[in-house]
Amino acid sequence: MLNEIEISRAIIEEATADLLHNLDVEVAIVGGGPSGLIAGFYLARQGHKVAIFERKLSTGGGVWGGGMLFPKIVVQEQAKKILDEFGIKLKKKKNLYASNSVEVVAKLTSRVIDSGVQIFNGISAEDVLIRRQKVCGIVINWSAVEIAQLHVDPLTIGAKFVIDATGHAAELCHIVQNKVGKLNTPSGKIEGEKSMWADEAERQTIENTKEVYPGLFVTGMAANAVFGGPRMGPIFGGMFLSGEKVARLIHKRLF
Ligand code: 48H
Repeated sequence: MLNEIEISRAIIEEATADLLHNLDVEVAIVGGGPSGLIAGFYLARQGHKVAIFERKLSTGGGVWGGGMLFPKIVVQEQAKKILDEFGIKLKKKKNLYASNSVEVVAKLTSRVIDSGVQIFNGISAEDVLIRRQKVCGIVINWSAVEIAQLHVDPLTIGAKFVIDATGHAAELCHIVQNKVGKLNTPSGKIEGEKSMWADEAERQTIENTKEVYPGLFVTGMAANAVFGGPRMGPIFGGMFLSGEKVARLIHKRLF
């Protein structure tokens, strides 16, 4: 016979155990879009303890919407190897490869979980932890609390490194800029995303993937927002390659 109390106990005990196990991680990734997922995968595959905190109930960020709701994204040759690694089907279109948005999110998420990354969905990062001019954690709350604008104090996750993978909004970088002031950008501030220029944007996304404040790295669309790169529309190679690069940069710092 099924017992509702035991159903509740199983859920609460297991969810609490996951959260307790991840109160202190090596890398906390904020944002479960393509760049955050890829960063998590390559870091976990190197044996690091990684957790992703995603505001929405679903991972995948901007992948679901494809281009103007057509459920397809494209990547360029340089990024093909990453989608191949995840077993994602690609159709060659001149110098591009098209793939199905839903397949991309499903296969990425599945492999990311299997690699050992713990994904916490429905949780938002609303602040960071800073000690001696270094970001060393994030401050989290239920997204439902944030959306309902309830006055509920947050909790904290400790991390050796934090990745801002929050997309166009570059939320963590804005928080650090507002509270600390100086970022590692040419002007010391967030430069702001520029208008669409796919070719240049894809190149710059990778170049702009770096440590923007001690302990805080930026990846994906947030990298271009912070360093003043253009947007690129529904081509995602830069997002995947940026996630791969940030994982490489942090791995070097963890050893
Ligand atoms: C928890 C948060 C918080 C927070 C945001 O937008 P994303 O898909 O980000 P990227 O950089 O991996 O990919 C960008 C791509 O999707 C895109 O927008 C492109 C290519 N645009 C080109 C163009 O021209 O427009 O994912 C970010 C994720 C989302 O799922 C958010 O819900 C989540 O981060 N998020 N999660 N706490 N404070 N802020």
